[in-house]
Amino acid sequence: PIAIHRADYAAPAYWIDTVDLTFDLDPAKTRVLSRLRVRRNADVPAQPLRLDGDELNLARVMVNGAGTSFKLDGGQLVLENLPEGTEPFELEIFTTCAPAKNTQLSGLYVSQGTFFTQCEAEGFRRITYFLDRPDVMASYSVLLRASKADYPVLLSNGNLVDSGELEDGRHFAKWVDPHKKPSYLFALVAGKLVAREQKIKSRAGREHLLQVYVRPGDLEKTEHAMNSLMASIAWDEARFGLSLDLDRFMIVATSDFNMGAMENKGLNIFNTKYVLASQATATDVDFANIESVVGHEYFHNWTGNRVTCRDWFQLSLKEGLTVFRDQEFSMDMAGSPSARAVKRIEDVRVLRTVQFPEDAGPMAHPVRPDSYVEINNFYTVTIYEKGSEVVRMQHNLVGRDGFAKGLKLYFERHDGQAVTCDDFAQAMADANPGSPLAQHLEQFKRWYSQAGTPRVKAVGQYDADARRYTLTLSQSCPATPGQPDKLPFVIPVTLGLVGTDGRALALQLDGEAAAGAPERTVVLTEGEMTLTFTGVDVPPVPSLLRSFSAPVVLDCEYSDAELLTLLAHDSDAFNRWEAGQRLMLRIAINAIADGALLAGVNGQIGQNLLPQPLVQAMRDVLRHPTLDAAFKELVLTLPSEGYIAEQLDTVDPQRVHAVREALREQLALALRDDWVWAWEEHHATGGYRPDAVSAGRRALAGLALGMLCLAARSSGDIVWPGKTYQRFKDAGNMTDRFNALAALVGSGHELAAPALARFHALFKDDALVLDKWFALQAGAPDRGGQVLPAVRQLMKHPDFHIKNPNRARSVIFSYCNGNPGGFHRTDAAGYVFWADRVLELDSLNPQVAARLARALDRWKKLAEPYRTAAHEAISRVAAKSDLSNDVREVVTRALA
Ligand code: B3K
Ligand code: ZN
Repeated sequence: PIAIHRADYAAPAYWIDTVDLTFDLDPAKTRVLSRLRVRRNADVPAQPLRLDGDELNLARVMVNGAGTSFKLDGGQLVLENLPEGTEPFELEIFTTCAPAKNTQLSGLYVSQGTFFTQCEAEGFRRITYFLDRPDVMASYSVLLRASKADYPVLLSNGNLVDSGELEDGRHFAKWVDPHKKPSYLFALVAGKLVAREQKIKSRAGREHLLQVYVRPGDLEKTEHAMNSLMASIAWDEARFGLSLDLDRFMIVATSDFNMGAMENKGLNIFNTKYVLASQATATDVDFANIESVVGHEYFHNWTGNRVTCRDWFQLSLKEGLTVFRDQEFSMDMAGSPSARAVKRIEDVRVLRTVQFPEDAGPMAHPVRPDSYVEINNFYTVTIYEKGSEVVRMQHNLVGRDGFAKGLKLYFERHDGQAVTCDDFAQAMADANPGSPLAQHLEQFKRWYSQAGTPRVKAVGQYDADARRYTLTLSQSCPATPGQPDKLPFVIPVTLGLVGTDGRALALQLDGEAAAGAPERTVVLTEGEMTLTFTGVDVPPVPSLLRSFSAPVVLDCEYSDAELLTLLAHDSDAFNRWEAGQRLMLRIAINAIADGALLAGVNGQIGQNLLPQPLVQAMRDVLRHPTLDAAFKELVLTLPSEGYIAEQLDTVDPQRVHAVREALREQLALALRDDWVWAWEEHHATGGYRPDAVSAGRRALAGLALGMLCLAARSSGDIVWPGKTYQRFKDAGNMTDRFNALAALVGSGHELAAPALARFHALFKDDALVLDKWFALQAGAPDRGGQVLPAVRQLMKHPDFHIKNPNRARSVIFSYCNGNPGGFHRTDAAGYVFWADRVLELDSLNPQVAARLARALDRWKKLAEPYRTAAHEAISRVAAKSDLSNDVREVVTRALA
């Protein structure tokens, strides 16, 4: 496989102005006639036209109505004898493809009898020969023809301009997209679908038709998606003045989809997981995810579609920005400042548990990568979530209004263009002259070019006599593959000082006339900077990186007492949560390092690990009269095994698992009465609404139930498992029902088995609920190695289908990625299973296989015997000669 380099970018040798596609849809053999208006790009030297193609059967090529000579070269269709000059010519290409055989789910494929497309990043070339690159933008018209009985609904991008009957029970529909677009935004859908419809009038007075298409029977589960779409449209108008530019906006759901959803112009295609919801079948998390993904895809209509990427190295231009927008949307929808903070904590938790490891591992890459082998491998948490943080820092450096101005300028300059990350940052800076972003723009852009997670070290010193506090901040960044040395970043550090008595101190820097607000943002641009605060009457505790103002690791040697102060008093909710996490992390890390602790044959930890002051602090949060339930649930949840492992140089996953399980059980027992209180106070019966406040209450009640079942496990109590089973049976919504089920499974109680059986019987016809059923079992805490045999058994279940990505993820990924204690076995059987599944999936669906291949990214950190066993498993995958480029790239990097 050949690497593609950003530095090699060249403008296309030809432009394609219009695309006329005619499809005769047939699952076994679909015929595609493509009529293109093509012209030479006068700015580049004359050369043959090379059109991308993949797994196509070519029947005919014509130029200006006459046959022409052509070559096929490594999948590309090469045309050399084209008309001279720069006048447009008509190119007609007739091909066929086999959608029913397309298990990769890229290009045109069939899912449950319905045709769908997925073209990003390079799927359009699996439909027809084309200049399949995002900087070639064309006007599309699409004629669809198919059997009317089998495919009554025929959809494509834009507006329906004609439809009617044909001979032999066939019918047609013609769609014209009024906007130019790159090929990756093309879409078609054909099948038996029904739609929820909504007419809306925008602020600007324009009328739009909104439709959510699903399979018959799922219609009543589309209300939340439709509401989310309407909210997204209103939000983008209100916050950024961006209106919907189409008469019709469609969302279509499919159960076979490689990822979450796709922002095709006017015809978004979604994984059912992010569309279908009812209180009986979807959890609060599902409801929130639907809102956020519907928002995300809708927001792409401007950030991605109106202004798109020049090349795929610029992917974060649209993805980082659009994630930032969907995060802000969710925060604005959640409402209160504390609900915003909860969302921020959740987002940062994802960043730190998934992106930080990526940035420290073999797949580390800059937000704007320099090279790739398979672009699909670069739809990563770095491009998306770190990319969003890079946009968020710009937002914070120019302010909320400044950011809106910057976005406005970006669209004024680049609407209808395919541009780069530089263009975005430039518009932000130009709209905000004098801002720290404008002052440090070139240096700021290192966030786009340097991989790795920077570390900020903070050292404070208090001088009581002088009433001065000096804080020294320094930065560094570890080497990453291909980038041994890093230059300093521009790091905004939002900070405050909290008195040991809990007061927020007014901030006055040396040389300033008067004390100012208790919070400010300083910008670290050098390797090191020192701040001197004056008029500090009490020893302060620094509260740094508030709201996680930059995607960095903060090293600060807090004492336990200082962290307890922040946990009890910090006015910044994020740092309050963070202080609790640091305290628990510290205990976990010390216990992991303490060899003497490992007692008993099962590696059980007998000794009490939780100091009384921490137990009391946790109790104080749990019982706090004014804090939100959602926030309490976050504080009382231990850092994950993956996050703990990342803090260690060498990882023994079984030890991490044993210590975390011991901590969880001890927290369950130490706060037993408080968990009872939390359950009694927060569980509810009756009406269900998926809003942030009631969802937070359900989350806390669910955590309490889990803890009470865990406590029951060691105390022999049968009351709480019994109550939990009752709750499982009686629950009026999926959140409560699933939390009860998870509490039984998570505590390993014998009632788990009948509950699981009952759950399956209740929901056997609902694929998304069955996914939860599979995932819960594959992700269950391992007690004596029972999970892997259970996973093997699940794969033999009649409802298991490896070709369906959601189902494969629910079993295989939940085990390999989501269950470190079950996966990292001393007998290497987990890794053997992993290698077998990567190979099995690779022959069906390389994109999904390559995601699974990432499960052993961090193998070099593992202790023995895991490390050697993991290396063997990866090497076995790499030894296969006919691997996809996708998996080949991942394992090659892992072994490098
Ligand atoms: N842009 C798509 C992702 C496409 C992934 C291709 N492998 C969804 C999104 O980010 O909105
Ligand atoms: Zn996106």
